[in-house]
Amino acid sequence: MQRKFAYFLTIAALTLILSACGGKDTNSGSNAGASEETFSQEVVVKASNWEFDQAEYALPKDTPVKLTLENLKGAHGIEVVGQDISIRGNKSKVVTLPAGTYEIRCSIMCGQGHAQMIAKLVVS
Ligand SMILES: [Cu+2]
Repeated sequence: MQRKFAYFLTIAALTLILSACGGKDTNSGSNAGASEETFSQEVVVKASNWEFDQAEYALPKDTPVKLTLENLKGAHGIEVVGQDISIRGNKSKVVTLPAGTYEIRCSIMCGQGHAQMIAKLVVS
């Protein structure tokens, strides 16, 4: 009985800690998750139907960068081809990439223009 109660307390405490972390995000809330990580700069990719706001995004090499996806219109995701990086919806991820040119594309089947949603990530 007592052990069960202790278990319940642990779960309750964990839940509190986790929700406290989430609540600490002072940004609009659209990019929860990566706010506690360190990064040198933020690169925002804005997606609409059916394009990204830039053809190329420049990132510094070997440096943690907060990559943020903003869906202006529609529901899109981005994935960095050949890398284990995927962001879906209005979220962020801190990424560190070696120098190179990467292709990013929409990772959510979003409609007729989905296949055209391709941009470059130039890391140097
Ligand atoms: Cu798509």
